Amino acid sequence: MAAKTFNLLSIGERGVGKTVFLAGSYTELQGEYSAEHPKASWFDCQDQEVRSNIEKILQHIQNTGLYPPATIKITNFNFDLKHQGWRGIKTRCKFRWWDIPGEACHIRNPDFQELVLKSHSCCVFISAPGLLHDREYAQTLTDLFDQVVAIASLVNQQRLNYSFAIVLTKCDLLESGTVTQLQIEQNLQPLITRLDALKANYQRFYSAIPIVSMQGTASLNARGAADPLLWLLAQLNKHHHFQPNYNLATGLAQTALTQQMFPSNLRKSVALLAIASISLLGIAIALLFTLGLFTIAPDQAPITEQKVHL
Ligand SMILES: Nc1nc2c(ncn2[C@@H]2O[C@H](COP(=O)(O)OP(=O)(O)OP(=O)(O)O)[C@@H](O)[C@H]2O)c(=O)[nH]1
Ligand SMILES: [Mg+2]
Repeated sequence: MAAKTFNLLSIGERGVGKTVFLAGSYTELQGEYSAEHPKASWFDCQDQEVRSNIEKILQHIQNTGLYPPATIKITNFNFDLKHQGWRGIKTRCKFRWWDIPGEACHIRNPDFQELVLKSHSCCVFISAPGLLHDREYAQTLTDLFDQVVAIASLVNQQRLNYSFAIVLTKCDLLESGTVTQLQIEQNLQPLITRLDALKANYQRFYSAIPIVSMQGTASLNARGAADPLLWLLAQLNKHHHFQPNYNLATGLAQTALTQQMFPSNLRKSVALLAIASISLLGIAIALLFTLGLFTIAPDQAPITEQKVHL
């Protein structure tokens, strides 16, 4: 059976760490499998242009000792997830990752709408230092949370296997310890409570990708950087064996309502309208939460397994 291709969406504002995350994930698993460097899984890149784009980023870090510059336009990265098993090397799946400039990550942007509808799962990027110490940034998160909840609502309605990796970036800039973790948890609650209510499949990841210099050569210290992507792909591989390759748009097109009432070119507009209106509904519910009119008793909240690297 040919390996499936999954589209992974990334959402997060300017400077949150999306490109560093991609470079770190690739670096961690870089290189073909060899006896000297045995790896269980790695990202293989056959496309010449993609390979040159990712290598440009890594070379910039190596030559300057600095993080890569801000992303200017939506850039497509295609990879094969390779796996070394006892029966040899296998391609588990293929995946497409779009590196998106922060200000393009908005549901009002038609290019971003396209990516949302084509996606099979998503990485949500939140700056951990920003979440704890930057009031202005924390306020912009309401908008991000609404978009994520809008997608989760549609996933829930359509019973799609769509997962969310919540990546807390720049954790190396925070003091490690349980108090920090408690504060992160507290500030994430507005998102977590709503995802739990929608029975969303999500996992938190604490990402720390500092630049280190060894014998005059700079590189990303990327231990555990690829965990969110490996987790998302494992979730997709687990469920898509039994299912056709549904993304958000095809899932929505299956509804009796859209099939009976709208011709195919209109279905996409209906899907977008659905995301936009659920986003608005999200804002209304968030307001009710803030006003204390709407609460969930602690014993009703489901407990989600967490992976902690702090
Ligand atoms: N210390 C530390 N800094 C980080 C980390 N990730 C990102 N940064 C910092 O955040 C800056 C922005 O990271 P990028 O990956 O370029 O952010 P982006 O989300 O791709 O931003 P746009 O492309 O502008 O949308 C970097 O230049 C670093 O200064 C990290 O894990 N640790
Ligand atoms: Mg970028």
